[in-house]
Amino acid sequence: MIPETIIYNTENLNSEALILLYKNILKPRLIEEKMLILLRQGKISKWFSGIGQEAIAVGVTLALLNDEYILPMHRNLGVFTTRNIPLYRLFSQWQGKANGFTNGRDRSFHFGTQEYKIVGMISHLGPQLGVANGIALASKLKNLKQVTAVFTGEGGTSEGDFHEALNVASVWQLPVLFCIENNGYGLSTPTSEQFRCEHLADKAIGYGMESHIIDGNNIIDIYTKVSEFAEDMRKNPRPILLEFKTFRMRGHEEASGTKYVPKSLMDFWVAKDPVMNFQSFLKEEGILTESDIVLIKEQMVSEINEHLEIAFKEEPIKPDLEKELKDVYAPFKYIEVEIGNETQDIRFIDAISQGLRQSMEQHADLVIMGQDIAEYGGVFKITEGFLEQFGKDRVRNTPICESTIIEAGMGLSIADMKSVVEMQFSDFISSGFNPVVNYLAKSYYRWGQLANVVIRMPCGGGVGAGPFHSQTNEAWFTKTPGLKVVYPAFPYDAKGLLATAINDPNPVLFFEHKGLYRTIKQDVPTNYYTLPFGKAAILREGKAISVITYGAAVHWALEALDDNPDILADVIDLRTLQPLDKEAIFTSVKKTGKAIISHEDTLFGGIASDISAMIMENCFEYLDAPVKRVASIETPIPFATQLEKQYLPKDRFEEALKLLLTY
Ligand SMILES: Cc1ncc(C[n+]2csc(CCOP(=O)(O)OP(=O)(O)O)c2C)c(N)n1
Repeated sequence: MIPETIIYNTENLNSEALILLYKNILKPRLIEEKMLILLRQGKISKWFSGIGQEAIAVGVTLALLNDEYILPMHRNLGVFTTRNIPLYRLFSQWQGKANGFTNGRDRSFHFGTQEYKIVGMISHLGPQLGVANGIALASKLKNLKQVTAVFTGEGGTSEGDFHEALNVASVWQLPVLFCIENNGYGLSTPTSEQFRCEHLADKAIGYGMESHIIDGNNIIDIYTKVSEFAEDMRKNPRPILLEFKTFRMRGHEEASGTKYVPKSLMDFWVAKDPVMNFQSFLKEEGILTESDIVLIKEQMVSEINEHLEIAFKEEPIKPDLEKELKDVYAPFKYIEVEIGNETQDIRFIDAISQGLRQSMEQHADLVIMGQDIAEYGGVFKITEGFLEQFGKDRVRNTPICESTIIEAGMGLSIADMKSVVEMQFSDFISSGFNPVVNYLAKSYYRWGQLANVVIRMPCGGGVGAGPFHSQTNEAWFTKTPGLKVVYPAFPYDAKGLLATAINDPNPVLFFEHKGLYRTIKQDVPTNYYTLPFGKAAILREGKAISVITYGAAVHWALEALDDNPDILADVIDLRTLQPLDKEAIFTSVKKTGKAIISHEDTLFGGIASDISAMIMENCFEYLDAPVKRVASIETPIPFATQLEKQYLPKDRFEEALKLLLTY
C-alpha cells in the first residue's frame, strides 16, 4: 500500500518518462542488494548504503543535462548509474582495480570523471560545496547557462564549508543547486544533536537564498521540481537550497548497524520506500505489469552479474613505483619566454604586481580572487588598477572565507580555468588548510584532475606584526606531496617564477616575503618572462663553505658575507622548495665540504632539517664538519621589536657561520 502522504503527480510525464524514472531508481537498489551479499561474503570492502534515498540522486541527475556537473556524496550511487557509467568500471573502482577511476589510489565514491561530468567527494564532506561554486562560476563567466548540483548530508551542513559555500554562492549569484539529503542521522548522531532549527531549508534565509523542502522519497516530485528549478536557474543564474527529507535505512556503513534507530522510526520509513512505492504506483496505474517488472529486473541483474564478473576477473593492480611517483604532479612542459633587454629598477612588490598583471594579459581564462583585491587593490596594493584593466568578473573581491575560495579555485580548474587566490596574509591559509592539503594536493594523483591554482602567500616577520601576521609557514606545505612551493628572494625571480607558477597546471603556493616588498629593488625586465622551477640561483661562489637559504634569510646571509669579505662562500638561493634543486646543493657541498642552512621558519621540522639529512645521505664522505642549521627559535613569532629580533635567526647567522668555518 502506498502511504497517503506520497502523491505521485504525473501530470507532465508520459509512460515512457515514468518507465525511465523507474529503471533508473531500480538500478542502484539492485546493485546495492548485490553488494550487501558480496560484503557478507567478504568479496568487497566497506559499503555506504543509499538504500531508501535513491529517489534524490536519480531524480536530480535526470533533471540535469548530461553536460552539467554533479558533485555527489558517499550515498549517491544513483548519480553514477543514472549517468550510465559502465558498471564494471564502478565495480573495479570499489575493488581498487585499474578499470576504476583512481588506479587503486582512492576508494568507493571518492573519484571524479570528466567524461561523465561527475566530481566525487573527498572524505571531508564539506569541500564539495565550495568546489561546486567554482564550477558554477566558470559556467557563469563563460555564459554556458548551466546548473551545477552538489550534495551534502544534513551532518555536513554543520561544517564551516557549508556556511562559506552558501554565502559565496549567494553573494556571487552562482547557479548551484545545493541538495541536502536530510536522512535523520549523521553516523549515529540524530538531527536533534546536529542542528537546532526545524528545517535546514530555513538556513537559506540567512544567506539571502531561495530554498525549498522536497519529499526525498518521491521521485516524481524530485524530478519535476528540480527540472523546473534547473530550467529557471539556467535563465536566471542563482543558487537554490533544497532540503530533501528522507531516511538512512541502513547503518552509516554496513558494519556499524542501526541499533540506535528506534524501531517505530524505521517502520515509518520502510513504508515510505521510494523504489517499492513507485513500483506499486506504476503497477496500479497499469503502466507496468508484474511480468514487465520481472523482466526489467532480470535484465538488470544479469547486467550487474556480467559486469561483476569482468571486475572480479580483472587482475589486481601491480605496484609501479615510478608511475606512482610520477603521477603526484601533472606533467608541465616549461616554456621559456625570451627575456627582453629593457629593464626597470623596481621593488619586489612591483615585480609581483607586474608579473601578475602580465599573466592576466597572457591568460584570458585566469581569475584572481581575494579579500579587498578589487577596488581597494589589496592590502599591499599589488592588484591596484587591475579592476579597471580586467573587470570585476576576473578580479574578484571575496567574503572572508579562505576555505571556500580555495575550493572555488579547484572548481574553476575542473571547469578548465586558472585562478590565483590571494591570502591577505599567509597566516590565514590555516583557515583554508583542508582544501589545500587534501583537495588541491591530491586531486591529480587521485583521479588525474588538474588543480590549476596558485595561492599567493604574503608572509614573514621583521615587520612587528605579531604571531598572526608574520609567520612563514612553507613547511606546512613542503611536507605534502602534490603541492609546489615557491619562495623567491629577489624581484627578478619573483616576477618570472610567478609567471611560471600560473603556467604550471599544478597547485602552487607562492610565498612573498612582506619584509622584502618595499626594501629590495632590482633591475627587472619589463616584458613578460618565465623562470624555471627547481633551479636554485648561485648568488656567490667560494670554496670555503656552502650557504643554503631562501627568502629573507638570503639577504641576511649576504649582509653577513658583505661584512666578512674574507669568507669565501657559495651562496645558494633555493628559489623553489618543491621542487628542490638537490643537485645544486650536493654539487656545492661536495666542493666546499661544509654546509650551513638558514631559514626564517622555526628550526624543528623546517626544510633545513630535510636538506641537512639529504646532505648527510648524499655527501657524507665530502663533509669536513657537521651540517649546521640556523633558524628561528621554537616559539610563536612575537610582536615587540626586541623580542622579534631575538626570535629571528638573522643575528645568529654570522656567529654560526664563523664557528662552522673554524670546525
Ligand atoms: C571532516 C569530517 N569529519 C568527520 C568525518 C566522519 N564522517 C564521515 S560521514 C559522517 C556522517 C555524515 O553525516 P551526513 O552528512 O548526514 O551524511 P550521511 O552519512 O548521513 O549521508 C561522519 C561523521 C568526515 N568524513 N569528515
